[in-house]
Amino acid sequence: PGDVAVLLLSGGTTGPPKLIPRTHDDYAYNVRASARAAGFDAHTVTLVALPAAHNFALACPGLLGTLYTGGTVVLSPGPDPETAFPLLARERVTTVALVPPLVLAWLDAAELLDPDLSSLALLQAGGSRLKEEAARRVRPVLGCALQQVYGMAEGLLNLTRLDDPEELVRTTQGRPLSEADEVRVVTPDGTSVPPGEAGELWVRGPYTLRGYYRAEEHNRTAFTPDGYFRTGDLVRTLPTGHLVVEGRVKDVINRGGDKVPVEEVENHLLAHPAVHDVALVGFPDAEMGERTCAFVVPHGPDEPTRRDLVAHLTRRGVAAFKLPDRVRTLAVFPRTGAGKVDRAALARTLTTPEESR
Ligand code: OOB
Repeated sequence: PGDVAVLLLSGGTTGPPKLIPRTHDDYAYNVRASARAAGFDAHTVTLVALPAAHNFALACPGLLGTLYTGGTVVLSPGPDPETAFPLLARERVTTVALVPPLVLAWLDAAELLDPDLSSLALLQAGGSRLKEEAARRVRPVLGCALQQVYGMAEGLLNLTRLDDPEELVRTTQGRPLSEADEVRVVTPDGTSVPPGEAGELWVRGPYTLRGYYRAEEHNRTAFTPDGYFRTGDLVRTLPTGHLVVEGRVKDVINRGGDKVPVEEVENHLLAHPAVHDVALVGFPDAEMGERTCAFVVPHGPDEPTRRDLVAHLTRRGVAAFKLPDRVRTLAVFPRTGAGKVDRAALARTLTTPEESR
């Protein structure tokens, strides 16, 4: 039971991926306990719309959790609404796991197409932070319950519970799966922050890895001497034990010594009516070390200019050093295999010769 059952890939959007050894006992626990938290049983019909080898779609509870409880798995050839909606109606699907950009796409398409989603009982959303506005639309538009899932291939899984108050389901990323999960929220020097304040999440627990596969050197910094995994996620905890993910600890662009908080600027930009999605990315600069580029997916045909966005940010009181040095519009973002915005690929487009003029 303690042998390696599966090697997962770390989900980092920067740096090369690393292998995560998950053992039979830890992974079986992960599957069993998350199937319970998602209310899976023999009547469950799961649409696997995300890549099936990703931890979320595979085991949280996903494909393995459905088979474990005796339910039915339907593999979708793709996650887009045009593919998934007919399949969902035909197979009477009861549950699906999606990343937030797909939740948005499903919500928009459902309003437009009015598909038959009457069998759908539960939508799990995870992989990146789901905006509260999107969370609020799930029940009225898709007619199903929402479960937020904050997980990582390294182990720790947090879920909102099916009987949690709506407010917690909309605004938090859930609480740990196991009573035995030890979570600490700490400052950079490792002291615990006061309850409710944001800090880096460290975790140790029954299904969280103790070391990446054949990566001794990386493991020396990825873990504390007493075995906590440094997630790199910035979180705060509520008195209920629920976590709110505020961003990444290292999601800061160092612009000539000024630290530009990526999520904060992105959230301000998202509030602009012409902005559908945004990613703020750093690029190398001889003078400043790094400068910032806001990649924008516009809402409609009107592309917001840098001037528009800077005026918008300034009106909101955003400091001058946080204003994007460049703005580029794209029809869609490049994504990693797991469906996250591929920030490294965006950054690469800024360092090609024609761009660095
Ligand atoms: C899932 O796993 P990975 O390994 O691809 O990525 C993990 C990272 C987390 O450390 C966190 O930074 C981010 O993705 N993340 C979330 C989130 N879920 C994951 N950030 C905010 N809100 C969430 N709900 O992404 C993953 C694994 C199992 C289940 C669900 C997601």
